[in-house]
Amino acid sequence: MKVLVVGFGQCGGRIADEFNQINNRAKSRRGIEIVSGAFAVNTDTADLTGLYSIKADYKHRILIGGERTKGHGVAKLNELGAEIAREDADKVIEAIRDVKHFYETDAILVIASAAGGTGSGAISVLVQRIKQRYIDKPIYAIIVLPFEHEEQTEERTIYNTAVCLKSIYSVANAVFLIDNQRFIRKDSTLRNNIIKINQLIVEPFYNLFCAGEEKRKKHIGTKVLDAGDIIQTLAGWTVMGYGKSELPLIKLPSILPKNFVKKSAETHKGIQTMEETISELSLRCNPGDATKALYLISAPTDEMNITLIKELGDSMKSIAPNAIIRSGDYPIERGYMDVVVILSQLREVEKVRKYYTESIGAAEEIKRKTDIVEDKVSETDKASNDLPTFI
Ligand SMILES: Nc1nc2c(ncn2[C@@H]2O[C@H](COP(=O)(O)OP(=O)(O)OP(=O)(O)O)[C@@H](O)[C@H]2O)c(=O)[nH]1
Ligand SMILES: [Mg+2]
Repeated sequence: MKVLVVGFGQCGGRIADEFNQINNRAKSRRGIEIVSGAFAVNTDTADLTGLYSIKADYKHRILIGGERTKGHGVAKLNELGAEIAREDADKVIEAIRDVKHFYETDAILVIASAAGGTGSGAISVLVQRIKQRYIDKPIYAIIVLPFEHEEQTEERTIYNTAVCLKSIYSVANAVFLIDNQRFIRKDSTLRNNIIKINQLIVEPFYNLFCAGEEKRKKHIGTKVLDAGDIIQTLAGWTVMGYGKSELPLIKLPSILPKNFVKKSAETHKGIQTMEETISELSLRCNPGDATKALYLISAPTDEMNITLIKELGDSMKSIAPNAIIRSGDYPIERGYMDVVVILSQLREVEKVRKYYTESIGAAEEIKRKTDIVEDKVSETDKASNDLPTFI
């Protein structure tokens, strides 16, 4: 599957940058392309400058609202982010129009954090505009949810997140939910290592997108999972799971014929990886609520066998009994095995519902505080009514 990637705000831009890097890896190691174009859109010049791999010109690192923010961001005011996106939407539409192989693009992938200002406000406005322009391309959003400590300490976090989720859900074909907190629960040193978190967010897409683009004969799976399968699976609220097991780089030749014990050891490793995948979903949810799902196992050919693939299918069926399940296998180079799972069209997502209910109070509180500030300012002004002024 080949995607066009657009990241909004700091978080979205950095993750789009990471997608550009896995595309470089796919090109150099596998001779295939999985990203047809990568862009970062921001109101903040410094954030755009800090990226690594997205082309460093104004057509790929797109500054919006430059005059209004002087290139310094919107400081968490997502309504301002949305307004600027409306005004400067053409810059993004034009950049997409100039992508060389746009016709080969299967889908558009947009990314932002929900709690900030620029990305959170701009993403849905621009998705709506892109959709009007490119009717036949599905648009999938990756939305990064805030850390727990941000929910507790920063007032606008819950409110921004709720408004962003409601808006993007109404315009995107599917919304991948990625909970930042999930990554530090796994490894607390990651709190200070946002780049590493971004790599972990993007890694599952590498084999998922490569599998259907693969051209080297011995790397084509028995059951290829291609863009069609992914597009058929993605709808509405979506979560992902990913598990990876390291494998020896060199396989020692065995004197004995492959026996049952050996086969069952491989199967066991596969099932273990699958279990890890399900226990490490990008957001905690009930897999039973998924109505569509897919899984892809990628491993060196001799590490995959029919029993393993069958067992993975059975285990997936028991985890997501209400879902239509698609699947594939992808024979890759030596060194590791990984399993990607997508659970889509979830009928219920507790965390999203929680943002919605909690933000109702937050919206009132934000309005109350803004009103107090405005009242105070006008009272102070009133006190100067009888004075002359030089201006
Ligand atoms: N995973 C991840 N989360 C990030 C990253 N950068 C920021 N965040 C999270 O995103 C939220 C803040 O949003 P930003 O993307 O920084 O905000 P922005 O869209 O640039 O908007 P403003 O700076 O307010 O104009 C917080 O919840 C951060 O924890 C990143 O590179 N990776
Ligand atoms: Mg910013």
